[in-house]
Amino acid sequence: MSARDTAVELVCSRLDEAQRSATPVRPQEDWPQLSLDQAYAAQARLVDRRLQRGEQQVGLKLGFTSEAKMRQMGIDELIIGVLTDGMQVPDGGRVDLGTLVHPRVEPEVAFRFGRDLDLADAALQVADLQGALDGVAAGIEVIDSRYEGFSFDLPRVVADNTSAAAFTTGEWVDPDSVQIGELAVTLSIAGAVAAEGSTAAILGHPLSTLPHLLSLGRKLGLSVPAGSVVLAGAATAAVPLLAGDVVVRVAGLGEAHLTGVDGGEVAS
Ligand code: OOG
Ligand code: MG
Repeated sequence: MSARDTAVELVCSRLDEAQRSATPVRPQEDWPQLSLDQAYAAQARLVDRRLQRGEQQVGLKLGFTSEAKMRQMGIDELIIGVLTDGMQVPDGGRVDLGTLVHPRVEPEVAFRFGRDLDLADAALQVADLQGALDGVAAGIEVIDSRYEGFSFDLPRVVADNTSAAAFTTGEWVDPDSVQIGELAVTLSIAGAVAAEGSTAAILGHPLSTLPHLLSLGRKLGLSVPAGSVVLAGAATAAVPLLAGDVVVRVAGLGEAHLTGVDGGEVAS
């Protein structure tokens, strides 16, 4: 193994262990500096480990597609990560806080694609992605950085599969029946509004994420099998997830729900 490969494998192992034990890593001490390409290689290996343990890929997620998110985390480059069924929570389902380090929630617009799309296929166009879109929905993403203090730079968050931890989606709506360019977004926790924004905060329009999905997916050789979900990225800053009900409402599109529960409550 080259030194480069060893660094990628080390980062992957430590992030995998951190996620599985809900114990953050302290990258300020002895952490290999990865290039962005190496970070995506580490992410791919991390996802591979999950797939080898029996999880299935169910979609992709984009990150840092809004000013609010970029400002909150101090990163101004769009990123992509992978969603598995191990992260998928049914609408209204529970998220066990005991399995997470320091989870946050954020409102998402979710896309569902109805046809297999091989993003590596050079002939594939943004219009093909748009044509394959068969559902849009309000969503909630739970992010949980495996780095202490929820603090990272671009390669670190990429290697950490873009902090992906859990997500849920509300009822799917026919994309031809709704204009999603400028809808009010509200994130409520325990009945109180915790963040507010507009779908326009997502690159001006959530559909403007599709060219980025294609270019990043092409570069990384990702595929979007029929039925895949893609999260377009949060329109607002993320807020801590505590025990209690979380609701994301996208006016004119729908709602998504989940409940944060303390570990003991899930076991009982
Ligand atoms: C990285 C994930 C960013 C989004 O919607 O922008 C993201 C993070 O903030 O930890 O999911
Ligand atoms: Mg997100």
